Amino acid sequence: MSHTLPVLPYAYNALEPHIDELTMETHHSKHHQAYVNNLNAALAGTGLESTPLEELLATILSPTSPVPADKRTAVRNNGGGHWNHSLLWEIIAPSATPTAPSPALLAKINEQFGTFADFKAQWKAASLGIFGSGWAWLIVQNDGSLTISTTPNQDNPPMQGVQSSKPILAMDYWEHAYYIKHKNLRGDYIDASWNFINWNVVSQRYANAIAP
Ligand code: MN3
Repeated sequence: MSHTLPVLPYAYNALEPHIDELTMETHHSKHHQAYVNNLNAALAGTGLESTPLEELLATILSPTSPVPADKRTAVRNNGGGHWNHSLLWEIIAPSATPTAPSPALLAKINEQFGTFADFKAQWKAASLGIFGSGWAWLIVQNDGSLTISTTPNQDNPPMQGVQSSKPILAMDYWEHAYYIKHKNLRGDYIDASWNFINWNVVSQRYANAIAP
């Protein structure tokens, strides 16, 4: 079965005023759809059409990847794009329903970063440090600790050997994610992003990631 675009659980205007409707519609129905289409095109005829995407991404940077060598760049970019955006849509929420980290996640954030405000400052610094297009991640390490990391383009933690369940928060810093509203001001978009993160989902991902 080929890969498909996930249906959003909210309307394109639900993230207003922090993400505008046109950005959401273009991002989901054009950009994400293109990643899905290009991924399916790259996998067509390889016998890997039904292989779980996480499996393909986990080895896509390795010479042992089952993906034919001439298809690997396309699968890296478009498979990464499909995986990253599928997570992004899950961990954002309508601005009208603000959420907060669970007590367990907040305690871990405070333990590691100082305060929630310190965490947000470190996230912002890391995100501003991405040169060009890329993503920021909050990852649960195998020892249960939290780390902030970034990747260029559509690369992601699963490509770097991180289990796909371990990234619990992701944010897209390609200009297509914010340029219509925020223009070149990535910092403004980062500040606005705290209004639409679905901490219920992030907290559940944290609980799952540390579960024995
Ligand atoms: Mn994007």
